[in-house]
Amino acid sequence: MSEIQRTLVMVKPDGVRRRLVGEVISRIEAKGYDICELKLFTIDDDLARRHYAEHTEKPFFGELVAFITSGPVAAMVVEGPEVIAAVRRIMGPTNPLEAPPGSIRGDFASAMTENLVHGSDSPKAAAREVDLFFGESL
Ligand SMILES: Nc1nc2c(ncn2[C@@H]2O[C@H](COP(=O)(O)OP(=O)(O)O)[C@@H](O)[C@H]2O)c(=O)[nH]1
Ligand SMILES: [Mg+2]
Repeated sequence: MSEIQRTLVMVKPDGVRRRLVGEVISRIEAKGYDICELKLFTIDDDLARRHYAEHTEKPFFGELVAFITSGPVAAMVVEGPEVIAAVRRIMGPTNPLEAPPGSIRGDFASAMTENLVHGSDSPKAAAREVDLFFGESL
């Protein structure tokens, strides 16, 4: 039996600016997953730093925080069987130049920072991120 999971998915500011929110949601829904929570809002500096805490020491951290706070994101909780890994496959690898056609990043992105989507990378990260983004509304 596959495990029913929840994961945090986000269309990043570049995806919202390029009007690709519907495209991302369509692909997730078409695969058979449910959108349980959804909100469009601009991430503030504090949330950005907490969300990306594991990357604090990376050379691209400043650029990442500036980018993720640069405009609204569409954040959502997605639910379904083995959804955490499934969303990562639908998104494609972090580097869009290595992402195959048919994946979101492979089809729509060409830069490392502006890679259009976020998806939690493990059950532990999913629980932490769902709570960070939707804790008070769940
Ligand atoms: N400029 C730059 N951005 C990066 C790099 N690695 C990761 N990022 C950005 O930081 C985000 C978080 O990194 P990571 O958790 O490793 O990748 P993800 O889980 O696939 O989103 C990525 O989605 C990119 O937007 C890098 O080497 N250079
Ligand atoms: Mg990650």
